[in-house]
Amino acid sequence: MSNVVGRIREAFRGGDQRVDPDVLLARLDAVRRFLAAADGHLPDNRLVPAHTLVERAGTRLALSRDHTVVALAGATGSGKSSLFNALARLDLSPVGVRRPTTGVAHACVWGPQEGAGRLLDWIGVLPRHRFVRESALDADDEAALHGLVLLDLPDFDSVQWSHRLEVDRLLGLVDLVVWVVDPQKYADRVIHTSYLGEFHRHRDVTLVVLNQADRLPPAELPRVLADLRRLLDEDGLDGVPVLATNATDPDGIVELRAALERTVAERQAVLRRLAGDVETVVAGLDELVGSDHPAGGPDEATAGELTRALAGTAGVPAVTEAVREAYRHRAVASTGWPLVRGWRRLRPDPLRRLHLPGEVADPAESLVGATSVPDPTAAQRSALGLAIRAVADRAAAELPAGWPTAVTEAARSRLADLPDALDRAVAATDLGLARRPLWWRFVGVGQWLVTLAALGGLGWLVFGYVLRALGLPDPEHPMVGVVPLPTLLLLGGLLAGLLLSALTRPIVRWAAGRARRRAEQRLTAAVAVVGDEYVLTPVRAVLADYGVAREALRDAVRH
Ligand SMILES: Nc1nc2c(ncn2[C@@H]2O[C@H](COP(=O)(O)OP(=O)(O)OP(=O)(O)O)[C@@H](O)[C@H]2O)c(=O)[nH]1
Ligand SMILES: [Mg+2]
Repeated sequence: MSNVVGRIREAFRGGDQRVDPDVLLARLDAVRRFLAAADGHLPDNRLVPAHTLVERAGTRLALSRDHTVVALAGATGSGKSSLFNALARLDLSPVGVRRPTTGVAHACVWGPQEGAGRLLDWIGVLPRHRFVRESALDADDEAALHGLVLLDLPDFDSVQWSHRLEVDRLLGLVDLVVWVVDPQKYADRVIHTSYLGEFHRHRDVTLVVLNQADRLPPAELPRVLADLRRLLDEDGLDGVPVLATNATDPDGIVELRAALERTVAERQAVLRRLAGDVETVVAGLDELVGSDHPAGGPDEATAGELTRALAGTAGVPAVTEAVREAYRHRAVASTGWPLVRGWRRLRPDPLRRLHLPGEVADPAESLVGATSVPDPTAAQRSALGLAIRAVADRAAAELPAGWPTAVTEAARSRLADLPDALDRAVAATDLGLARRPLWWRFVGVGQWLVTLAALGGLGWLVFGYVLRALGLPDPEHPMVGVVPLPTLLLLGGLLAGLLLSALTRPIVRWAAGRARRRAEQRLTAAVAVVGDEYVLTPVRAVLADYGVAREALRDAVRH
């Protein structure tokens, strides 16, 4: 007997590899963090297995760590129910000749019921199919199996579709699976491809029994077992224990019983099962995270392109051109020849036409909110679309499948709000025209002085002319050289006015250009802030989530 247990211990590859509950919980938490970061970015169907795992593991661990749920699974007629009854030493699950016999799962609980009821509620075994293996008579005999919840499943290769669904559901919930095969069907493809092969990450909680071994000539048994072992190795289940059983003879299940006793005593199956689940889920998610560090975000050149495109959409060129014109308009109105100034003031201010707050004549107008900056042209719109696309493409260049779409969506997520935000940003920008430069005043005063001189000279000359016309003595005009003073004042004033205007014009043109560039810088900066908030920030958020998801998945892999 000790020899048997020794062989089983040997056979359980993972027997000595204990799963630390804290490590498992940390790995589950890592999967949870992955989901929190990836949710909303990746297609839901890719995340379903991880969600299922987190939910299932949480419930399973909360329900009962004292019980080990073992399922007998296999093809119809392999002898699952017979083994179930043999292990329970009672006829609990009907064994029949008509196939398939077992349609719904039956359960037998060894030991105290506490916790097992809720566990079976969760697993979904109907109360009328639950049995208890606890009696005063044989309590000691069965003590070694205390904590075992054995399930007899329907056949997984069933002609009844509902049986298959039920088996698939239950296989996702149990802690350990005993695959029951028989000498006739042990090599069936469906068993290996659809089921056993799928469990290669659950080797530590997988056991294979060749039942009905008594139906083989004794000499044949080792050959069949070797063949079964070869097939299991091909399934990726190398190292999984393979036992021969005979459900019709109590001695024929000794090894199986010993294996189950050991499993129950270790209380590791539930942890190993969930560790295998984490492994499977993480492997499925592997292609959704890359090995490289995620890029920090769109590079400066791309961000610059975006700002330029946004500036075009926001009408920055139109506003800056209006700033230049307005500067010239206002400068001329302040520094021009006084007569020209009045005429200048009659013309509309180029900036007021844009209805920018602070630039409108009537403050009530600014309450309307929207400016009259021209709407973007189709070309500007498409340039913006391309720039946003470029931001997304460059940011997502190194990201693995699924994420580039998320980045593109993030980049476009606030597209509808952009026009208003840009308009507000343009409206709120100080264009630098509020204060009149000091030199305008000096020149303005100078223009007035020379004009007054010219008018004084003119008045003086007119006065002399009137005196002469009335026959009154014309007073002597003081002379400056050969030119009388009034004439000098008139001509000199006019000439000085013209000269001042001529000298001022290039300065105004240069200063208007400077005002335009200053306004352009300020508007570009304001537009860049909008681009950052409405396009780059959402993109960076996805990249940050990607980084978190990637780290979380790495933590979930770590042992
Ligand atoms: N000789 C022999 N017959 C067995 C053994 N195990 C089961 N049988 C017989 O095989 C037939 C099928 O057994 P079941 O236990 O009903 O098989 P099952 O796997 O539960 O079948 P389904 O419920 O239809 O999935 C019955 O007639 C059993 O008596 C065994 O180890 N040796
Ligand atoms: Mg059955």
